Amino acid sequence: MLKIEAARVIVSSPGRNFVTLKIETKDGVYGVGDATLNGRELAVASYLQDHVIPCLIGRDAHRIEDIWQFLYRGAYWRRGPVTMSAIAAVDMALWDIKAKVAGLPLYQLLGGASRDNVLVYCHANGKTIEDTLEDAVKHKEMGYKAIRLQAGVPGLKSTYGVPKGKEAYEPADADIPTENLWSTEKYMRSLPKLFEEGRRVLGDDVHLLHDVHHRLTPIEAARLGKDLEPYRLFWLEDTVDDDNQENFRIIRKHTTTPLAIGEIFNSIWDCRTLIQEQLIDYIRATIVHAGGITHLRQIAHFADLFNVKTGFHGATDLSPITMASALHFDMAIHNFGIQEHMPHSEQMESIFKVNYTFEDGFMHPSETPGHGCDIDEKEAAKYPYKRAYLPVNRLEQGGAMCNW
Ligand code: GCO
Ligand code: MG
Repeated sequence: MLKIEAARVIVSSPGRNFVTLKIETKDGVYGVGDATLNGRELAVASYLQDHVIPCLIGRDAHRIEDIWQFLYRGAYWRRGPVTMSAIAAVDMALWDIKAKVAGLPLYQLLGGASRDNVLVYCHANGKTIEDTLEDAVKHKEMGYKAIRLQAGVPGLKSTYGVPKGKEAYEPADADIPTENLWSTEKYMRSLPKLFEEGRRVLGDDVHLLHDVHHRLTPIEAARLGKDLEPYRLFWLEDTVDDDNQENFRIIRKHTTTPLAIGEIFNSIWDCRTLIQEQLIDYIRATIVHAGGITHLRQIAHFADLFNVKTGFHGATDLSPITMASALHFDMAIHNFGIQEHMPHSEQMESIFKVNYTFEDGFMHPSETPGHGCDIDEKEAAKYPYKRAYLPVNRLEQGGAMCNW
């Protein structure tokens, strides 16, 4: 028995908010887990602090599955991003502890390496097609083999996913959400040009990806998938919203462009139909938002039966602890597809000590025992929580709210 003696939540904002759970055992071994839910951080912090931690003290840290079931079934109120991120944080921390006790890098406990390293994709963004492709060329020169292209839409002032200033990405930068205006017609007209130019400038040997951020209807998504077919995308992400899995039947009927979805899923029940009916090609549910390693294993193994591969979310609002854990998972599972990689800032990495590496388009998890990411609590305390939101989206014509 490896008794859990203490646990605490650490909220820190080195450029953006992160929620971290640290679990300590009687033997002095500790583990850390990520509990960050962008824009709703304190809800998960309270869920852990007020409702989970009191129930963890005294339990056996080795009983990962049992603790998962205790938190999932025992709460009566199941699923949802807050619950599942809290469970994920506990789960990540416990796997970290188990691997440290075993003296092995986490992927060894998950079955060992199925591959030599982990293919990652990066982001290339810009206000215009030229800016985006300039950024993409830079990333290609850095060794990236897969690049996500996002560009501003001509005629729209600002769009989520397109940087406002010089920074690499649009951050959660407002204490009350700002608003963008959206036009599907303008977007649908401009996007194929980005990929036509992209293929011309970048060549055929680089994987190209794109994220639609749930902004279309199924029939619009079908049209877009068809229009992009000549450019052979690696995937088209989040075309429509996830509330109705059957939406994908319509899209699938019309296009062979590979489809990815799942970064906002938190349970296997959010993607069961999508996977079982082979309506998607990549599942993006992540360790931090979908119940941790324990539940993600269930999703990945289920997906494998239906030729669906993984492509985990890896934006910078997921802390380096999630990135570290994801890389171990990616190494071990058979049906790995690709991993998103947005490098964290130096400031962030002064708090979260990472040991993973990037070389020539591929990443490798830490070889130290555990998942290999630790938090410097003293440094973390220097950056107090700051309320921050991503922008919202309204239709240019009429002003109704729409997906961002
Ligand atoms: C991605 C995502 C991000 C999310 C962000 C939300 O594919 O990386 O869509 O851009 O919007 O992580 O918190
Ligand atoms: Mg996305």
